[in-house]
Amino acid sequence: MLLNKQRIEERNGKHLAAHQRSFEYTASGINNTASILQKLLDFQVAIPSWALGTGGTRFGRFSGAGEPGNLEQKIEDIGLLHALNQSSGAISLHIPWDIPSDATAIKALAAKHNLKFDAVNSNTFQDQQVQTHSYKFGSLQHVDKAVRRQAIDHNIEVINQGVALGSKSLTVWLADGSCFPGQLNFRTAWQNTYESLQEIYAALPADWKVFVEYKAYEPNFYSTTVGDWGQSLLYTSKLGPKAYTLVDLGHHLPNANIEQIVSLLMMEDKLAGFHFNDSKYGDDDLTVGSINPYQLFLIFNELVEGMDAKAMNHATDLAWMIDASHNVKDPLEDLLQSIEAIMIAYAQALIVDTKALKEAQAVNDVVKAQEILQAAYRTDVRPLVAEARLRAGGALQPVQLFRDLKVREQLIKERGQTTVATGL
Ligand SMILES: [Mn+2]
Repeated sequence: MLLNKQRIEERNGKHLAAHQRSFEYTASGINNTASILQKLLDFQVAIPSWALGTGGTRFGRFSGAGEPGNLEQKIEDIGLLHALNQSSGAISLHIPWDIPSDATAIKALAAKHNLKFDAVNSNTFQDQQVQTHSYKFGSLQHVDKAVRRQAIDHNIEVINQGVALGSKSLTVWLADGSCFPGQLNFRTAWQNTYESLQEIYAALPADWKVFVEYKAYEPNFYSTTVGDWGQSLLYTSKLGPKAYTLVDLGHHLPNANIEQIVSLLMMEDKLAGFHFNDSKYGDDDLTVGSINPYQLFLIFNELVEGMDAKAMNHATDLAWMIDASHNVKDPLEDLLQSIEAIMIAYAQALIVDTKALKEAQAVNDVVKAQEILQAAYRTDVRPLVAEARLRAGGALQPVQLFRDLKVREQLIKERGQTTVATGL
């Protein structure tokens, strides 16, 4: 289904007067409103093709209704999100769950919804029916060269799929590691992985990047071969200038200072970008900003400060993507909430008084520094984010409009009660 702009405008009309009052109030306390609104308008977050269906855990999955049953329907779902918030203008494909049978037709469909193709993601963490060798004991690290060959070839195939769609980057996340002491020779595993990544790197087109994503644990519980940012940075530094380290917020050990990691990766020009989510315990893949919005703000504060220091384009120089799983909420409502949380944290970071903060830091005024950061964090920037959406033709209240227009009910009518999305 397509949401037409007129219906969105009609609904916005009901909330317009109240919105304008709160927008004027918020804007009156901010110096550079016009430039902030433009940055919010430009900022787009990619939606992964695996996030449109209900997720699950190893204990089970409780599927929703009207889930997208194929890639075309997934693109349609992201088109709906983008029509509502004008900030979800990209899709990140997972191969082989979402291999386009006709790349040209899929590109045309995405263009109809104003969507671009972001990073393509390879999968060597599970076995597919058609493959010869198993990844049970790893892929790029595997002790058997034939398994490594198969995993390398798969990644090169994913690059080729991405080229056909207009993607410019490959994300590699490896489940490789070990479950028990003694299972693996760490140095051999590292070397095998590095040599495999070198072959994948060599297959990258000139204008492509490879993102090496790290994760502390799970599915392996004793060691992970790309387990933290240091290990990823070691690979990406040795690989060369087209290799970058990807930060997934849920892939750290508890209490890791992610904002500091981000800052240092940017300092070394090695930050690829983000997989946004939130967590209480581990890789929980919860809605962005649902557990620790202050951490998200602090991360965006480092991002904005670092990108500005390096004269980077906020919208295009890093890769912004959600990587979450929706076990109990409607996936589309959940994604709308995640995008909203990202835009709020970004807007809060944009209003930080950077000059005053630098002055406070220079004289070790710790109290003042905290006051400055928390003044931004405690500012209600939702009217700014809503105003940017309004100017782009989106909805003032995306979740409410999704419900008012009975979007899910329509999708159930079109697709049925029992469709199950491919992927996780
Ligand atoms: Mn991820």
